[in-house]
Amino acid sequence: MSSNPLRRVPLIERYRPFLPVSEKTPVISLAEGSTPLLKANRLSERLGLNVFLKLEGLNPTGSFKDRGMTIAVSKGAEEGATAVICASTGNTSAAAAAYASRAGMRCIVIIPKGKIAAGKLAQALTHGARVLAVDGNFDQALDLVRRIVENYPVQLVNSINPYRIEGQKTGAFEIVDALGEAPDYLCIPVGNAGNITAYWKGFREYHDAGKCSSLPRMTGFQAAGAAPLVEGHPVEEPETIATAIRIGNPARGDEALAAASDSGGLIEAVTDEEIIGAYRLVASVEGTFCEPASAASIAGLVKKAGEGHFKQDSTVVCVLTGHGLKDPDTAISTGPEVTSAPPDFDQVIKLLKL
Ligand code: AN7
Repeated sequence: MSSNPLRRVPLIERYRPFLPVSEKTPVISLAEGSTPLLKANRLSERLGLNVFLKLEGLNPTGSFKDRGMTIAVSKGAEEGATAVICASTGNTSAAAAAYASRAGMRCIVIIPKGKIAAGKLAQALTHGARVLAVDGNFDQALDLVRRIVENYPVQLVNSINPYRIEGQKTGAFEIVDALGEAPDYLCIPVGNAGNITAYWKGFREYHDAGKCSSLPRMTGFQAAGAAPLVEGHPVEEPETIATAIRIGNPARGDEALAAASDSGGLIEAVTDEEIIGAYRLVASVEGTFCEPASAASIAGLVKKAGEGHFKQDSTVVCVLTGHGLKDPDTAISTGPEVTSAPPDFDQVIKLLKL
């Protein structure tokens, strides 16, 4: 392993003993992981907590999916796969397309028509994926993909693939490595429920390895219009502005509920209004631009803090799962108006009210 600090070491190399890889596994990497854990000074002060933001948007394709995809595609390559497939609300397709191109594999993605943020679609298309948009939601797209892989030799890279979970659990390792201990709470958005499952596995494995002496309470947040784990049954027509988590029947729902209850945590819903409020708050007071789904963790933090849920001065890590640039349309449509101005000094000064 290189000690050059400018070299981002592939996640597989950094956490090799914890991962299902051997010398025979080709390492398909884009130098993922090693994302910053940023202290959110103003949120911390405002809420009376020690809040940290895990900036997963700084992964190579702009979301946490890269952690899972490096393992899923590397293991696929080891097993001789020549094509990968996924259903996606966007970020999985971007990561699958990027890692497949890196591995010299074909990539097929099935997305819900009209419900993918522009940046994610741009990524999948530019990396050369075959993109199919179905007139339906994510859950229907995933059903199609499950049937395709039962009948055709294409590797599934959705988070029902256990290698995805193995990769994504390294987010928990990095948080413990950065803090020197587990946080008291982890706030995380929940869609198909792979990531909360992965983090909980990661914290437990690190605890068993003696790397931390406690475990965080897993605090997951779904969007209110797509909250099957809160309602206790699948949602037929999930709807939310946070398209990444517009999922009505999460594949790992049971594991997510177990993570919440085993850790003494919870899974609750936050409204679109709360999500957009949190999205703008974290961007305006912490300089951190995440996508709307990611802001569900901040919305949940603010809501639960308001209810007095967290013990004073607790350490809370919010996972910001994807970069704000993924979804420029939502940023612009929910943002303030742009003021037009003539190219005239006096009028510009007047408009700026300086
Ligand atoms: C930014 O890309 O499901 O609970 O197909 O993109 O592990 O599903 C994305 C999910 C949170 C939820 N934040 O994670 C997909 C997809 C962002 C996301 C989630 C997603 P899971």
